[in-house]
Amino acid sequence: MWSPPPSPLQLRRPPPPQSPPPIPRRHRTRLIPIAATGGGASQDPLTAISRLLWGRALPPSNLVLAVRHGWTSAWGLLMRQLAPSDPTTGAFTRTPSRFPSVVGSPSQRLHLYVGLPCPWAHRALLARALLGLDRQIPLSVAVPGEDGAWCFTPESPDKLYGKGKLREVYASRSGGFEGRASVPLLWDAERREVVCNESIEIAKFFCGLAAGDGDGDGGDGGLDLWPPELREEIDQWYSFIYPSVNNGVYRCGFAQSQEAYNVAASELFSALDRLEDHLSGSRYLCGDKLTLADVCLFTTLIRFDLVYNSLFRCTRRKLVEYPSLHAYTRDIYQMPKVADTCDMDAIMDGYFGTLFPLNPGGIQPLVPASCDREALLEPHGREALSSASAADNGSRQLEATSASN
Ligand SMILES: N[C@@H](CCC(=O)N[C@@H](CS)C(=O)NCC(=O)O)C(=O)O
Repeated sequence: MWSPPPSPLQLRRPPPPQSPPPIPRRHRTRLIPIAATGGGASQDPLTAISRLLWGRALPPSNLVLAVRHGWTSAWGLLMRQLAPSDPTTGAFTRTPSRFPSVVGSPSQRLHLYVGLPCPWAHRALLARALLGLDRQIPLSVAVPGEDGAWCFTPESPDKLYGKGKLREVYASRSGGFEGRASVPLLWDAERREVVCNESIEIAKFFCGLAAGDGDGDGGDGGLDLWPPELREEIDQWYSFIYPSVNNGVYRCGFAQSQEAYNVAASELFSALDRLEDHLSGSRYLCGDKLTLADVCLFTTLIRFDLVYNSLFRCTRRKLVEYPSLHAYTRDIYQMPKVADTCDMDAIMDGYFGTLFPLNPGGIQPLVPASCDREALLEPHGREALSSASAADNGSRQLEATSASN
């Protein structure tokens, strides 16, 4: 049989340690439990008991089956808590936002609450940055607590009220609050009321503010992400990418049956194929101009190889394997202010550390090389897709954004 030549690494490797001498037969029963508990001090009680009961052999198969059943039931219970699903199909069913649209005219004292791992909150954060609303809309960043609820820390405080948990902010509205205390939350500090907690609606509302609607003084980003002439097209793209991609990755990760996962994964990857095809001939989703549709797609794509590919089992392809989609993601990442809204460490911590039922051991994998900052700053070459006048217009828009940076 052919065996490969030893690699330089193998050559340098020290010889394996000598195995300990066999225990004489007459000492075995007495010595094994002592050896198994490592002298008694370093082993947890369950391991110690199991070693006493069946030594180093595998546990009896009935016990394995019982533990497996118990573990799966506990997983199902935790998953239902984390992500409600259709009881008959096991498909993830997202809970609708409690304040899905902006009603009436909010005051000018607005405050935005986000969490950096969250793709939905990232939409609001990115729209705020691109539209130049940073001064007009102050920001507090919540972090995931041990129990998964959004909370504040001395390093990342609630700048408005100094509360400990986001739920307390929600609950301080006059009607109180029951339900999911989610991010993003746009809060009216004057009326002590939720303005909206649905990301796309918050982003649209920001576009209105930046365009000078309402009493505010507009933004200084110079971009119009929601131009009237493209609204229909933006909405069409949105209704395509929301179920298949934005929520699609969650439908894969939170599926509670194989069938539900298969459906979600196949829809996700057919949608990515279609987007790859479209973006190979168009700089952005709606042509030469960056719009809200791109903001919404970007916040999912930037997380794709980092967390969705492994943790949510979106495994058919990595983003880096789609040349146009990957270049498109880099194009947006390299726009002024965008990279500052992408906190890769917070995303890793948030997903791998907080979604306990998906990663009970809490171990974080290595960051894929394609998600390193240097890789995301590689030239994208997509300027060539913009028509000359639009490229000129786009760079003027971006200059305006950088000037306000
Ligand atoms: N449809 C909402 C979804 C927001 C959402 O699900 N946010 C998650 C974080 S990624 C959250 O805060 N979850 C807390 C919870 O549901 O208790 C939006 O687009 O704003």
